[in-house]
Amino acid sequence: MSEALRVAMVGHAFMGRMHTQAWKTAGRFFDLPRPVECTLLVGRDGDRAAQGATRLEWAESSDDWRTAVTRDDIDIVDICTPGDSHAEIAIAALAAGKHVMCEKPLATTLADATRMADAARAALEQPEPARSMCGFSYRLVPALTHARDLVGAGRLGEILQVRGRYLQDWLTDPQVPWSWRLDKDIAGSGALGDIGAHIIDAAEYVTGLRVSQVAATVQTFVHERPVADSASALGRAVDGSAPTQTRPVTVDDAALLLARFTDADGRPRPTTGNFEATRVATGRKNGIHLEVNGTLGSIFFDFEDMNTLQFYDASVSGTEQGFTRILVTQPDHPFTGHWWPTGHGLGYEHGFVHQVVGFVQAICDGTQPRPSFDDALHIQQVLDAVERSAGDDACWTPVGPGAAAAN
Ligand code: SOE
Repeated sequence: MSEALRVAMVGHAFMGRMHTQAWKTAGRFFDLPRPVECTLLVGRDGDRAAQGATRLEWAESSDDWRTAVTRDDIDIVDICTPGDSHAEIAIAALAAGKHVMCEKPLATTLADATRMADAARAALEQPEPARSMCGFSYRLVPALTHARDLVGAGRLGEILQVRGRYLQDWLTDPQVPWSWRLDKDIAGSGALGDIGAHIIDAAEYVTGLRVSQVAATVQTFVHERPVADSASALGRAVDGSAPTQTRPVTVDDAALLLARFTDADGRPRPTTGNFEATRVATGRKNGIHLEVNGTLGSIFFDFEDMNTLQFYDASVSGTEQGFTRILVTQPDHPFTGHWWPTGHGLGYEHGFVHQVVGFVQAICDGTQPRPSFDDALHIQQVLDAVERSAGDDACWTPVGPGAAAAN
């Protein structure tokens, strides 16, 4: 058995728990070229990091991410922190020769994302190249990889339209307390970067196209929220009084955009796209909807029915045409042969396991894990373009007699 890859994970909240699940599970279901060890868990609060290490079964804990970067017995740094710390940690870790996995979006600003991608390219030139990838894990849901394979095999023909939505509703209630995802300095943007980045990446991954131009708008519906310690989860203090403190929301609740595309070589394509990311779509819990329409067929995916893919094959006879509901659990579908018998299904965590598998395989093969920091930089460029477009009201045309009156 070759020497283990020792992992240090920075951040141990929702994403830290999910990544732990992936690091612990990957070797149980996939033949990894080298085993992985959960060596060091890092959290800002030393006591809570120690509790997290015990609960999540990490060998050690620290309250300083620099420990992960300086220790010789750490091979991989896995960044599961809010976006405002991604650049500092990733750039230092890469310079120290550590392989880096970083949660999405890559950074809170285009400038930081550019610095990170530059550092990732420089790290490949080191005597021992350090590899890096960004955590757009939804690509690795079997149904979306299968959709990509169908497009790649020409089963949809020429891609005409792309329709992507990422719909959540956890912020519909104005009494939901403030959290870091609502602060521009910490998160970079709201629904746009948090979940819009996912659906844009998934659409580009499935179609092989790249967003090249956008026309966009963003909307914030709730401009301040109660501070959690002054309000219960329902936004009322334990004595029923209104929250004593609030904090401003400085990001979008929803982002909507039209997109134009190029192919992977930068050649403009006639394909049209529209995307939406929202955290106030009441009733939608994690509704990731991707529809791709081509000259020969279409696919439709809904994460809330994540083990299926709808496929419309326009080449079959008219009497047989209709969207087929493919159950993406056959052993020859992507990844599924490593898991359960057909029909048993996978869940949210399995995309993260596939992410770890791809990262470890790339590190051991000496290849570039995908999505790379350059892939993630492109997504950051799209986010930046959306915010610039949304900041320019020129994209709106008033409806009314104005135009007629002017003639
Ligand atoms: C937002 O609520 C969120 O937690 C995203 O930050 C994750 O990336 C996504 O996988 C689930 O929803």
